[in-house]
Amino acid sequence: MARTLTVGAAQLGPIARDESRSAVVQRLIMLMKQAHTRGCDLVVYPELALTTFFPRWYIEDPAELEQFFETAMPNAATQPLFDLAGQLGIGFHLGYAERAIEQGAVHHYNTAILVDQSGKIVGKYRKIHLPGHGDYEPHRAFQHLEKRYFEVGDFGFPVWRAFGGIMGLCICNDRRWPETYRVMGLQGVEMVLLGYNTPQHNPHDPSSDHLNHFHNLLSMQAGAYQNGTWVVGVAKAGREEGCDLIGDSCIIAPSGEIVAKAYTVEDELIVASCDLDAGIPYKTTIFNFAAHRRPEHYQRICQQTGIQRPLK
Ligand code: CDV
Repeated sequence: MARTLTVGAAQLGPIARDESRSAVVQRLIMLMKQAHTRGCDLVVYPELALTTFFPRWYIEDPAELEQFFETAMPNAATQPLFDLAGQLGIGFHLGYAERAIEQGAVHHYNTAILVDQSGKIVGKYRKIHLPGHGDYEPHRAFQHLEKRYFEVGDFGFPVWRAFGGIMGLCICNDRRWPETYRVMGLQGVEMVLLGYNTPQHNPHDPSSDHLNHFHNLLSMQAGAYQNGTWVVGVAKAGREEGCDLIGDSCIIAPSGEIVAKAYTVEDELIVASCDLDAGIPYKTTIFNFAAHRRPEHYQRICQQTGIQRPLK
């Protein structure tokens, strides 16, 4: 019997700096209701989906900065989303800024959770590939201070048995790194969920601004194909506090083909019914890792070329 998972990618338009959490959660709820009407089992929201993309500002006041972080999940503002998920029997993926206290120390992460159809958190991932810079760069039109505000995630890239399949999470810049998909691919991942906030303009390399949409899709389509997995990529899009963010939210099959794609830069739901077995032909033939992958030879190439830190 086919293992079909109907997924909604819930792209968000811009979130204003002064937009309240409860106003944002109302937008998420509207999208979840639409997703339910369209038969979704799972709805995927973007990276840092509860606030504006605050790493674009150099915020010196610690109290002001902390306002962008969630100290618990669920909390008073997000509880209605969890309640609705349980009532409708629909799961969700949510990205948010996490403030955690662990072994008596405060930590800050760029985090995503996977919530099942009963409203219970079943998976949590903390972003590993943090882009941008750690120090204030006054010459830039806008900052990208993820390296200042977040620590590198400490969970690796686990996968979870949920929604009748093997699910993996990553966040935004992670999608550009082949290792992200391959670590999950080696664990048999069948669907990767990810959210992103990607500016149209890259102050470090404006020469590639016109390729932003291409590179976004290229990374996710390659990750899907090379690991025989579905990839659901969901943007926060549009002009947010004067900064243009790309849209292009999409659902990508294990063939690497896009089966659904957003056409606006606003709140928009796209839906696809995904056969979780669609990755099997890839996993058992061209990308049969056990038969064809040669990690011992990657190691030898490092030795031959004198690379000091061998590939693993
Ligand atoms: N939020 C991100 O991780 N954004 C990066 C940008 C800065 C390049 C991205 O990879 O889309």
